Amino acid sequence: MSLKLYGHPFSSYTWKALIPLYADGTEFQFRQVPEDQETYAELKRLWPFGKFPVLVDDGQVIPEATCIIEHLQAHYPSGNVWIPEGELGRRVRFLDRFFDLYVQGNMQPAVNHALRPEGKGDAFGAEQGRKNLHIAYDWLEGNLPNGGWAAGETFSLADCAAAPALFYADWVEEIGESRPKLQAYRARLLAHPQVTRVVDDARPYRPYFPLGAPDRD
Ligand SMILES: N[C@@H](CCC(=O)N[C@@H](CS)C(=O)NCC(=O)O)C(=O)O
Repeated sequence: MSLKLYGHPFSSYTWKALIPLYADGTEFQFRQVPEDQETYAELKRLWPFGKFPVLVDDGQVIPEATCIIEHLQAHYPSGNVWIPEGELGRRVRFLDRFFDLYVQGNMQPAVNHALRPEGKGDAFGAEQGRKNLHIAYDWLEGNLPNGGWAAGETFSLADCAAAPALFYADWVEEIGESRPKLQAYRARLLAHPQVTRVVDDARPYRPYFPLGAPDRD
């Protein structure tokens, strides 16, 4: 088998790469990091930052979840179109950036702060991130379609980014009843079979969530 994916079942960006791999039925070997020292060292030889997911295709190293999905679409095409052509594709790419940078990016500081040793955190950054999450939620509430997926009828790269981002962001700052459209979109994402699969596979790791995993989802 030529495809290997380094990642962790509880990692949001790993989910983003796993969802299309599962949906396409593409065969791959999962290399779980970082617990096992040898596998983690292997990952760091390939990608010295040690961040995951990283895809290795017959020796070619592809870091970054978005780039992994682009690689899958180009080299392992299926009936699924993750990034459409033209204007719709530009919308999908923009929304992919939105979910990574404005949802994940504003959720992560609170998680990082909770993980850091006493006195080494960034309480100010965590607070700013929490505030910005509400701005991101309001923007999504005003700009998401009423049904379907983020960019329309087809589940795309944007939804692969949205699923983990909104799953964990809601654990940090609840989306709440005042944003029914966004709440309903998150619920549709969690009911998608490949999203359900990654959520279920990650259940054993929930006790590791540093802010305490809520008793739902
Ligand atoms: N920009 C990267 C982010 C990858 C990332 O931050 N992954 C996290 C796990 S979700 C990670 O590797 N954390 C461990 C670390 O930073 O050492 C992507 O889109 O794939």
